[in-house]
Amino acid sequence: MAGTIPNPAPHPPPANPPVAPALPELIGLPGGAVLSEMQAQSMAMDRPVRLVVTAGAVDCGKTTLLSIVYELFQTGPVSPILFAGCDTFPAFEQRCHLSRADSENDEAQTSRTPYDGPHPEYIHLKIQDGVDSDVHTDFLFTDVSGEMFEYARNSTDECKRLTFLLRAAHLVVFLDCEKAMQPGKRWGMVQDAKSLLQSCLDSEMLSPACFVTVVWAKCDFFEAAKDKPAVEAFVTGVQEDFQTTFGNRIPNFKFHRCAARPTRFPNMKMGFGVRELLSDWIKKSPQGKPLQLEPPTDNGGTREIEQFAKRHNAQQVNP
Ligand SMILES: Nc1nc2c(ncn2[C@@H]2O[C@H](COP(=O)(O)OP(=O)(O)OP(=O)(O)O)[C@@H](O)[C@H]2O)c(=O)[nH]1
Ligand SMILES: [Mg+2]
Repeated sequence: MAGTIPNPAPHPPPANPPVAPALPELIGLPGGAVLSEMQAQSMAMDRPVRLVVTAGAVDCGKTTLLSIVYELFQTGPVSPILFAGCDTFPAFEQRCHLSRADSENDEAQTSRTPYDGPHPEYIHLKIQDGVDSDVHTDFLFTDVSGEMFEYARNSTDECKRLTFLLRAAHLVVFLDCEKAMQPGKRWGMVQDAKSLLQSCLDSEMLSPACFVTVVWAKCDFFEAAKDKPAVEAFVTGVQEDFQTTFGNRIPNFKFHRCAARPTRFPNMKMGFGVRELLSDWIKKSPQGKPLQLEPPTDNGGTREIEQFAKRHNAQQVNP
């Protein structure tokens, strides 16, 4: 009939209809609280993680430094480093709370980390280095009370109980600039930090591959000091002492200054020096060290590889 459109032939059903992937009944989401030793180890079995241990006396600024790492990402990338995830959001938020307006505190604060025996708590951050979008690094940070390190520095047996030290990619040892400005406390503070490092080495809890950074924390106290030359002389003396004592035993050893929350010298920005630490943690990994591929210089062998090494080395000497 004119003007009518014939019904289109129905499509035959596809031979192999796509099968929807089976969805799990429950999706496991991280609870967000700090991770226990077991949870941290289970994460490390699941994917490569990089452990950063912050160590130092009570009140030296360990927790504040970690909370500021998290705070720096609140406004965007820590150029060029990008935030890529976190399994412990509430744990970070809890640590930042007393520094937020919501806490109705007059002054930004960090609550003390409770001591509960040698059981570390871990917080997690996933970070992308801003260079390769496919490369993400899962960081675990220990957040433990300074009391734990007091026991460890006084006894190698106690230090051996801090088994997480063996897995540390980075160890950050804190020197408290607030105490450094108090003549009655400064040498005790330095000695405590030295004893801690000594105890870690003597108890063989520190891998030679671990990157050790001695941090002058709360360095806004130095910036606010009236006698800057005296401060610099003190810093130089302490660093030389550390270098002489530990330089030979710790292959990757350096010093750094930071002021996570520089209330004493507000001209410094929040997180002063923290970016550099973060960048170090990302770039330097014991696993990521370049392989030593050069054949040994001196060998008396007759195998082809050893003969090759001799020819290769001779060429280097007489190109
Ligand atoms: N002026 C100044 N104060 C800081 C800085 N970083 C931390 N603080 C203050 O130092 C105090 C101790 O900081 P915490 O981060 O709690 O120290 P901690 O090492 O974690 O202490 P424990 O958990 O007790 O071992 C808090 O009152 C912080 O606000 C800083 O860069 N400058
Ligand atoms: Mg703390």
